[in-house]
Amino acid sequence: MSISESTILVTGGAGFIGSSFIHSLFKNPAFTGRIVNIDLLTYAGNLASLASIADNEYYTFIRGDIRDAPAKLFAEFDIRAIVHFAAESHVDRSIVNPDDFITTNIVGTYKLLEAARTQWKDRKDVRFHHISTDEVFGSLGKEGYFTEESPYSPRSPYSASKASSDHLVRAYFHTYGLPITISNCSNNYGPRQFPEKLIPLMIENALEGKPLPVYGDGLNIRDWLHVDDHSAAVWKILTLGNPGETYAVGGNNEVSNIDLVRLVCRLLAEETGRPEENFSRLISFVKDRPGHDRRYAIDASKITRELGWQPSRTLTNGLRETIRWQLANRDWVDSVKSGEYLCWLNENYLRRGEN
Ligand code: NAD
Ligand code: TDX
Repeated sequence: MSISESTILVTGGAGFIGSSFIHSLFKNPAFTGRIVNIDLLTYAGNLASLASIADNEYYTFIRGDIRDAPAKLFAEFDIRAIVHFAAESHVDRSIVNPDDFITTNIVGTYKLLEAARTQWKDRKDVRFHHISTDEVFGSLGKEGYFTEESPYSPRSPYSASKASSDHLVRAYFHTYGLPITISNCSNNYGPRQFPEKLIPLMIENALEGKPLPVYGDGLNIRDWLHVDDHSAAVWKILTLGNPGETYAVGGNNEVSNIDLVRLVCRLLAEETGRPEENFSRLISFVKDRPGHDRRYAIDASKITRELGWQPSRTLTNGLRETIRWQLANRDWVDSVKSGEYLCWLNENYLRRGEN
């Protein structure tokens, strides 16, 4: 039986990328297996993101913490593959309080690896795919790209915790022969992203007439990838990638933060029929993020050459689609814009405002 016909354990499937991946599998005619989704439902996990598949007979949700030995899941389900998304994912939160980043991203990954090693023993027809980030490679200057060969140089508690988990995953391949793969991906955007990340935050603030906080000089560069393109890359790696391999995944969409925020303002004006100036006048330069990496950019030629993957969307089209989704799905947005989110945002914004 191939992985596409078997049970896949998705960790963190109620988060932004994990939920998109689950939706993509149920839309993929090549996938005829089952999905078990384990998610703690932290502030970033939202079952509303999975409402349309909640009753699917091939889908099971388990509220659980990857830090609590997940081995019992293997006894209950015949798990053939793990796609490990669960993590604390927001750099600014890691600067304010790194604790959960260390325990979930490092210890949680270790617990999952141990469960896989002890339950799968020496099986080779299984796969542990670890979702990682380009941030583990640190910051680029004006030139060059990250590749699978780039040296590790993490500079925030978040990226250090992800780097640590990457090393553990690779160690389980070399030491125990666990069939792992790793992807290091650039910044994702798209529907159902928690509005603390740059793009959904700017859309929300602009719609509410609140300041659009651009850190530092706004010239930091990110390489944006639509989340559906990321899901397609993960599927290629899971089904065609070789054990022990790492794949760099990027959108070929480099843009500075200030240009991106201006583009959001322009597209919002087009989509709402309001003057662009209504939004762009809200742009406000605030105190920089400590240790703010200057530039990320990915050379994704390995996954293109070996597995035939490439990103399908331009940033402008993907962004327009994302804005339309955010305008059309106010229930989802309102449900996450409550409680802890507002406390975090107010505290964070006040802190950044103090120059
Ligand atoms: P997210 O914050 O939206 O979702 C994370 C999910 O993990 C949430 O549903 C949360 O409830 C769950 N979770 C957290 N701690 C848990 C625990 N201890 N046990 C079980 N579940 C737990 O994150 P995301 O943006 O969807 O990122 C998913 C993965 O992709 C992460 O590993 C992240 O490092 C990686 N990544 C993200 C991006 C990006 O741009 N967002 C880019 C590259 C890589
Ligand atoms: O209010 C803001 N103002 C601002 O200028 C926020 C939230 C961000 N920024 C800047 C910081 C970054 O240069 O925008 C850029 C993007 O910021 P984030 O959305 O916080 O993403 P980033 O820090 O680049 O990390 C993201 O991509 C890599 C994800 O959060 C990580 O999980 C992923 O690994």
